[in-house]
Amino acid sequence: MACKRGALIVLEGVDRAGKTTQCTKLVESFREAGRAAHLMRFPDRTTTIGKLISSYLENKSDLEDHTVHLLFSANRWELVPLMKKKLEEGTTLIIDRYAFSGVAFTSAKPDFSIEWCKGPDVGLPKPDLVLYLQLSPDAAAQRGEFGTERYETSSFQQRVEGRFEQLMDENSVNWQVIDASQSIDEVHDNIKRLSLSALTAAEHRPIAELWR
Ligand code: ADP
Ligand code: 2DT
Repeated sequence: MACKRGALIVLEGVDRAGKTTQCTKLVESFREAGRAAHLMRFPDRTTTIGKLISSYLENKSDLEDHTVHLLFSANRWELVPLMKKKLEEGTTLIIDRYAFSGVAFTSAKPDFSIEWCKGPDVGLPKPDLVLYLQLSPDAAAQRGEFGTERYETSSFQQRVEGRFEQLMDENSVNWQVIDASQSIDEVHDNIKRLSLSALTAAEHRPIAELWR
């Protein structure tokens, strides 16, 4: 690889853990430091597939559970050419949710195994760093009520959290757990330090494939 590539950094975590807040701050701080950075989020509700997913999440339409899982994955695959282009140009991607949310949410439904859920996402660009923002349900509740979208109930979120914990047991992915109960600035300082070190480590390494 002639020029340094950007890093692929993913933020995951429970609802209201601060993913969106921290993704935005991380992109700003990369840019202030003179490094190209681009914010993405999954699902990306702007594409044709993303609109089907959005309607499902808003309870405006119903989709069979396997089908919607495959749509979430397809929504990532359709963005892979853009992701690779940006990474190869040297732009760091900061992503709000990725395949780990895909597996954690679907496998929290009855009769779905983690193995089956991973299948469609095998081979996606592998993140150089996955930051898991960890927050207790009590602390999350203090940050506001649940919204009205599908999956936004405390019993389902607890099952999702358990699935994330199972995923984090695997050491093929560079997981870092962050205490998301700290102040916004403290969390930011932690994730910025980990992200800069992931960027340095990734610069001369080819983009790897997830779960392969
Ligand atoms: P997520 O994307 O994980 O659902 P958000 O970034 O949207 O979370 O944050 C949810 C709410 O919590 C927002 O009102 C946000 O301002 C607030 N918030 C985010 N991080 C913190 C923090 N560290 N301490 C207190 N409140 C926070
Ligand atoms: P937000 O747009 O508020 O993050 O909510 N989800 C997400 C899945 O079920 N599968 C996936 O692959 C992804 C990326 C998590 C999006 C909701 O969609 C869930 C919450």
